Amino acid sequence: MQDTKQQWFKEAKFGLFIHWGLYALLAGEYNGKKTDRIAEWIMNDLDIPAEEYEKLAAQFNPVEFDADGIVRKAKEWGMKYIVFTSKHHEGFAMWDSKCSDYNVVKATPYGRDIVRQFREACDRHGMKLGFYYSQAQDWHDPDGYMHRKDNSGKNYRAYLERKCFPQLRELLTEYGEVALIWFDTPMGTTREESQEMVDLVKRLQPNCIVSGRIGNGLGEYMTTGDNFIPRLPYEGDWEVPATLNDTWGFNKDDHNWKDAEEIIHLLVKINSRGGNYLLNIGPEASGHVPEESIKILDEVGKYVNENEEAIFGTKRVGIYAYELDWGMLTRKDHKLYVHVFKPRRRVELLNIGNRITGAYLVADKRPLEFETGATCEGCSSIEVEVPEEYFDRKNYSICLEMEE
Ligand code: JFZ
Repeated sequence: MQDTKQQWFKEAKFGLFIHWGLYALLAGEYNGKKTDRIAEWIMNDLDIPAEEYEKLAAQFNPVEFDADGIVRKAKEWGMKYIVFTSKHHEGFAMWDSKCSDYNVVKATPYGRDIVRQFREACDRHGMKLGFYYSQAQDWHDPDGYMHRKDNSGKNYRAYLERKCFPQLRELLTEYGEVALIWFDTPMGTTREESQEMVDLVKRLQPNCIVSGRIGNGLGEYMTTGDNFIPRLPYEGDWEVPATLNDTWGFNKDDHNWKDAEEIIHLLVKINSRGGNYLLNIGPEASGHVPEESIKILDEVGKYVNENEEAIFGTKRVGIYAYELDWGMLTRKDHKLYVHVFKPRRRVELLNIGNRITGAYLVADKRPLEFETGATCEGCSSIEVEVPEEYFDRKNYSICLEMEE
C-alpha cells in the first residue's frame, strides 16, 4: 500500500481516549440517585433538565488538571495518539468557543481552555491529538438531538448552523493540526448533513481523519463498540474504543477494573487482527486521573515498551484463525511475532508456511535456538527454546524471522 495521510493511523496501534466534561462533577450520582449506566450519560438517563444541569459549570474548577502530566503518561505508556472529548452529548465545550457561552472559559470559575492545554502539551511531546465531537446529540441546545426523547419540533438545521459547524470550524482552525475528528452516533443526521461535516473538515484540514461514527458510510475507518473485536478479517483501518472499567466518564462507584494482563491480551488480539486500541481514562472533576487506571496503564506500558517492535507498525496476521491457547501472533514484513501469554519451555508452531531463518527474544534481541521439522508429509513445525530464566515468565514476545 502507498503511504497515505492515514499511514500514521495504520501504524499507531495504541491510543488514549479521554472522556472529561461536567458529568465528572456528578460522578454517577445526582440528587441522591445513582445512574446504572455510563456516567457521561447521566443528564439523559436521570432526566436532568438543561437549566439544572448547566448549573454544574459554576462548580467546575479542576485545579489538579495537568495536561502535560497526562500527555507524558500517554507517551510513557507507548500510546501514539490522544482523542479528547471537546464536546460530549451534554453540549458543554471544553474550549474557548466563540459561538456558545456554554464553555469552560466563559461559564466556569476555572476559566481556562482545556483543549488548548492539551494542544500545547501534545506539541511539546510530539503526540498526535484528535477531538471527539458529538455532532448530533447535544442535550443542551434546544435544537440538538436527544436520545429516546421526542425530537419532533426541533430545528436541527438551526443547531447545525448555530453551533455544530461553527464549533467544528473553531476546533479545526484554532487548535493546530488535528489528527482526527472522532464524530459519534449520527442519529437523525442525513447523509447530506454528514457530508457537509466531512467537507468542512477536509476543506480546513485535508489530513484530518474522520471517524467511522460520522455514519452514513462516510467514515474513513471503522469504529467498533466498547471493547468489541471483529471476528472476521477486516481489510480496512479500524479501531476499538474501550474502557478500563464500565464507564467512559468518571463514576465514583465503578471499581470494576480490568487487570493489566487482560488489557495486554486485548491489545495484542486487536493488533493481531489489524486494529488500533483506543483506551479510555475518565478524570475526576478535580482533574485528577483515577489511580486505578494509572496503575493498570503503567503495567500495560511496561509490556508495550518492552515489546514495541512487536506492536507498532504491525499488520493483520493473515492466518489469524491460527488460535493458540497460550499466545497470539502479530506480523511485520518478514517477521512473525509470537506473544507468549503462558509460561513454557519451548514455543511450538505448526504449519507456518514460510521457512524460518532466525529467532530472537524481542525484549533484548538475544538470539534463540530453534529447530524446524516435519510432523507429516507437507507439514512443518518449529520449536523455539525459551531461555531458562523465562521458563516461569509470561507476557513476553519472540520474533521469528522468515525467509524473504
Ligand atoms: C458513544 C457515547 O454515547 C458514549 O458516551 C461514549 O462516548 C462512547 C465512546 O461512544 O457510545 C457508543 C456509541 C456507539 C456504539 C457504542 C457506544 N456502538 O456503535 O457500538
